[in-house]
Amino acid sequence: GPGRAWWSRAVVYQIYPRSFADSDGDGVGDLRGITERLDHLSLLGVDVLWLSPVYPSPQDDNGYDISDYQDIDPLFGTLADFDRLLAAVHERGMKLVMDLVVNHTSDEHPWFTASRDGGREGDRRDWYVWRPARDGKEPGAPGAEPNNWGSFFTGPAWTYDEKSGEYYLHLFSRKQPDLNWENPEVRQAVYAMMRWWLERGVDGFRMDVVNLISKAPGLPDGVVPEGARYGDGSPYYVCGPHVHTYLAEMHREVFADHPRGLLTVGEMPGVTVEEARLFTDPARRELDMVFQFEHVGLDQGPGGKFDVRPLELADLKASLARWQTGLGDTGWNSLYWNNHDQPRAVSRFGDDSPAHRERSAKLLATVLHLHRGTPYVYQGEELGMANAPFASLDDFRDIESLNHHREQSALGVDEERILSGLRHRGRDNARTPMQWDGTRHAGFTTGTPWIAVNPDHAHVNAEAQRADPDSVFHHYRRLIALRHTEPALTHGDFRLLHPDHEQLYAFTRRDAASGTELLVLANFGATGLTVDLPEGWEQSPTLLTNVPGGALRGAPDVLGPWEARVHRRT
Ligand code: TEU
Repeated sequence: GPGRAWWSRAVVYQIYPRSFADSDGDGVGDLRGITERLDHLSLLGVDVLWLSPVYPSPQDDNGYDISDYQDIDPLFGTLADFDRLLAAVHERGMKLVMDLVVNHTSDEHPWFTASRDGGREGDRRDWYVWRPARDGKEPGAPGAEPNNWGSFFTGPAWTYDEKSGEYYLHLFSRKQPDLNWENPEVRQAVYAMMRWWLERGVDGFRMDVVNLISKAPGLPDGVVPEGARYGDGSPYYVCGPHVHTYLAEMHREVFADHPRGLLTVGEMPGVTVEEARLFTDPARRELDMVFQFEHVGLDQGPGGKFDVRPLELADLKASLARWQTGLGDTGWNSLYWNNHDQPRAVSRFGDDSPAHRERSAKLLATVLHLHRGTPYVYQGEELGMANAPFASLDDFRDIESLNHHREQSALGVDEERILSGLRHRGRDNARTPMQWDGTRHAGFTTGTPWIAVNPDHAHVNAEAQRADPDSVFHHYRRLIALRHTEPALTHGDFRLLHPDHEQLYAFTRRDAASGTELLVLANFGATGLTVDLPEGWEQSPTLLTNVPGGALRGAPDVLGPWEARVHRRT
């Protein structure tokens, strides 16, 4: 079962290569830069590195628009640089997982140019999703799109091709046309490419929006939410009719009986816990684990991702606890607070003010890493890196933010209001360069960084934290080490305590086999908190704390601002 798989004791570290380390001074991170920084990751103790895309790409969506699946973008280096990085990762006993982006390609991928330019009857036409204009509408005219779906990056999900007089589907940008997974040739081409990377030595894949690959027949119009311009197509492409068949087929064709220990994780916006159980049930042989999005949607209002609303702690606990239970007996959870698409964890779920940044970053780490599942650390999270102080629109780079701004401005929305949404939720918050030291550009580059370094690198940086045993970095190091050694952490049952409490996040993990039990207490707030300890915990030693010298002080106990502790009893 999944409890025995190697990845149930593993921690994954996500690298966003563009922003990790620049070895050649062009202002963009690269593969050699990563190789030079592997000591940082060995010291942290992570088991697996996941690289966001490094393939040739027009970089419309920072590499999530791929024009060649079997090479490296010169921006990041060469295949030889890749092989050296992979060898160096393996030498250190770590594994390397690639990003697999196969819901869509770039519009500059030869598959797409052949599909488009070969015309309606061309050989590759059916590799993408082409449709004529809506009945009775003039092709190319406003509102003539085949259906009313909106794209994730604003605007319609369809772009008109003059030459053939048809539209192609793109759930993301117009430079990211969706592949037609119903075509078996497409699927076989993808599997062959995946086998090529496995033969090269990679240890698995993080699969981009892989629950969106199967679209419902007929591509029906979606319901148009109040005040919106486009229909919500998600019921017709989230976990569509053939997605399980395709992933089971992929498993047979690519992963079955592979001699190395591999990791497969599907990124799945909109996935339910019931669906996730099917995807990750080992008996079904689909995926090892999925990324779900429920907990990163709780602070979002009805107006979409830039409509910020306060998070209720009770909602967060209820959501994560439901996933813990839902994938308790069957399946497996991925655990994350942030990634390259999300704001920084400490700014969103913690408190990034000078008084509380470090302690709340450690609290978040403690809570997440004590859950059952495989934790993912996003680069810089282990330093408690915070959101960026973006001053004006010029500071943003992300296509999603820029498109959103253009659309909202055209609708006459107040500039400050738009910028406020982008500052809270924009993906560029996670994409400012990794903060290696306190020098100019944080040791990320000797050139001009492609996006500004956060000025707080003067005091928030890896060099300073490696030298300080009480740093956020060393707290992460201790949590990762604990995952390797504590069976209750890997296998133990999860039980939420005080579910309705608005400031206390408390739970136990109990390993029936060894009788070991862990108690996690976390104060999500800047004021002290009196806690009634559950019975029998009064004498239990503290295993880990984010307050130097912090320990049980008797029952009832008091937790200081953003204090988190783990107790252990056998
Ligand atoms: O993201 C898919 C996804 O659903 C989101 O995280 C998305 O970025 C967000 O909802 C937009 O509001 C994946 C990648 O992680 C992301 O970087 C890519 O832009 C996207 O797919 C397209 O490949």
